Amino acid sequence: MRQIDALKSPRFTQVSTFGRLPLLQDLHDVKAFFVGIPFDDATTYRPGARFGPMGIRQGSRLLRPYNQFLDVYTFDELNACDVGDINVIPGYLMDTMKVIEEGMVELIKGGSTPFIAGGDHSITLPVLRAMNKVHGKVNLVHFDSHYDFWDTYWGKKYTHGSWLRRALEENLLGKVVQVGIRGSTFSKDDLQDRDKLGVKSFTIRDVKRDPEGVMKEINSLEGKTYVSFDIDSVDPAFAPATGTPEVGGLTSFEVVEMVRGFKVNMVGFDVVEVAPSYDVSEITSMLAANLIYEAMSVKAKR
Ligand SMILES: [Mn+2]
Repeated sequence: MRQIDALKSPRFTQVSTFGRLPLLQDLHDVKAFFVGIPFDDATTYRPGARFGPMGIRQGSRLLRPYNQFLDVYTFDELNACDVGDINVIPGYLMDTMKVIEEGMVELIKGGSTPFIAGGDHSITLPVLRAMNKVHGKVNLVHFDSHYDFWDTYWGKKYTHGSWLRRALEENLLGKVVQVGIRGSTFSKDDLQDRDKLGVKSFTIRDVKRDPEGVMKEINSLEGKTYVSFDIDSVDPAFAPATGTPEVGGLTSFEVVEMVRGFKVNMVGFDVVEVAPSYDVSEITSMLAANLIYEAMSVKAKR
């Protein structure tokens, strides 16, 4: 009898959703929602980010309703839910990009704000296409250790390291601010490309020396702004579970504080490149879940 009662309990079905939120697909009256995009066929080194949504949901189970630093009951204020995952097609990048774009347009056209768990960083391009269809041009705040505007990898245009160049070529974006850039690059030309593309990049040195200056630049963005957070912007000591780690990065405290300090008009937020099979005691998944929670809290305050 006890087992039957457990199966009837709504709590039983909610344990695997983000923040134990209800699993809903009707977004009427929902101000913000969590969605997974479990696709990683565009990675260039370690695979595994397709399990990011699963890991981040697992890492979110200790999130509590009240955010004491932002003074908000985040989930209640947003009437938030988890809508499940987008049905990507493993092995078929171009088809999957269409599925993501169409799925995201459906989800956001009523005005709800998406909080997205990737997936590798290639998922951000179709998300930005959807953003552009619904909102017009959006600014981009891009946390990453990599520029992600390379033209091609192995002669191919669509990878997790080239999505930003494609988004700029497709004229989807307003201003772009990058935060946390470091590591070796392929060539000195990359730096010239950065200037040609008109991207404002803060390297890890810039952030460590003047974090307030970086926040000022982010918060000066006017109009609708999308935030894409590659977990590899964080130091591998705090976030080891990722596909292309770079040493000498941001701490978990620094990134949580930066997200808490956002004043931008945020129309979407993603955390990508979490690959849970390389994790240690769930530290990366828990950080990713907390970053989404903090970003949701900022949204809830507006
Ligand atoms: Mn990266």
